[in-house]
Amino acid sequence: MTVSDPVVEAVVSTVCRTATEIRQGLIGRRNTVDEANPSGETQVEADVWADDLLADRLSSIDGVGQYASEERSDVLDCGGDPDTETDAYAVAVDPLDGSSNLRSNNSMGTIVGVYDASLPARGDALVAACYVLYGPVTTMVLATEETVTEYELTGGERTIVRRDVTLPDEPVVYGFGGRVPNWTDAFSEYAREIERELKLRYGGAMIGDVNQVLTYGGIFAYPGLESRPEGKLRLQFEGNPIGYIVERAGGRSSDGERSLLAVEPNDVHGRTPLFVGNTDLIDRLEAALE
Ligand code: FDP
Repeated sequence: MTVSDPVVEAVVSTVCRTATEIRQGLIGRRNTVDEANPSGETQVEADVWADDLLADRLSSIDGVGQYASEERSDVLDCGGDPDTETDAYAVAVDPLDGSSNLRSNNSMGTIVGVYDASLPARGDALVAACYVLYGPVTTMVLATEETVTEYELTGGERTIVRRDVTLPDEPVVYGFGGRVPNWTDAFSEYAREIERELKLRYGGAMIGDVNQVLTYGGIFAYPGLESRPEGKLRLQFEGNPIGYIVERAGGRSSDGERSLLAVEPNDVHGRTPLFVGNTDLIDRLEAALE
């Protein structure tokens, strides 16, 4: 199934093609490099390499006016202003989400958001978002204005495995990031309730953990911490695209007070507390944090 907007389709098919190469190219690129990314986190060779590959390919698509990534400080201007030109978009990418899992050989992903606005932008300016999950099988979940679809990727091609993806009504799993002593009292109290209702599934890569929520129903959270009230995850590259996908699949996203898609960004690399999952679990979370 191709996406009706030709620029979005070009982005998605380029990501499919590149994801297959990224997966192959992880071999031999698991060591850390001396640089830190703009958020001050350690990079591995694969982070830098995957970013260069995606920047090169995505920025040369006609209609992609900006390319931004978690791994580079500045937004790349590729010609075309998403704010004034109707057929120009900005693409924000987390090339390897959960790359600290490379060392232990656990799952990771690539996240892409296509914004009809220049960056930094609110999540409600997204027109599509997708993620690739490098698990035992390489899959992609793509959300557009119309629907959410899950694909398997082989040889750069995508094959549909689930149409009109929605969160199951009965939630089963939860995964909460951050160290427990660093959680706020209000979040800890909410977590104690959820632990009695759902099954723990935390793998340390947001994409892997969110994919469990989309498959089984439940909640994923990386909350604001006592030592870091803004949390760990980035709004432009992680919060908005994942919020968009989960909301399109019938769930909710939140920064603790409002939909992630309604959060005003202040910086391309800005962070946010992040909560996504079944609607009633996010409603209860917001009530608990009030
Ligand atoms: P990573 O640092 O490995 O890139 O993007 C940040 C992220 O992974 C998320 O994918 C993941 O959910 C989170 O950080 C894991 O953080 P913890 O190590 O604190 O659990």
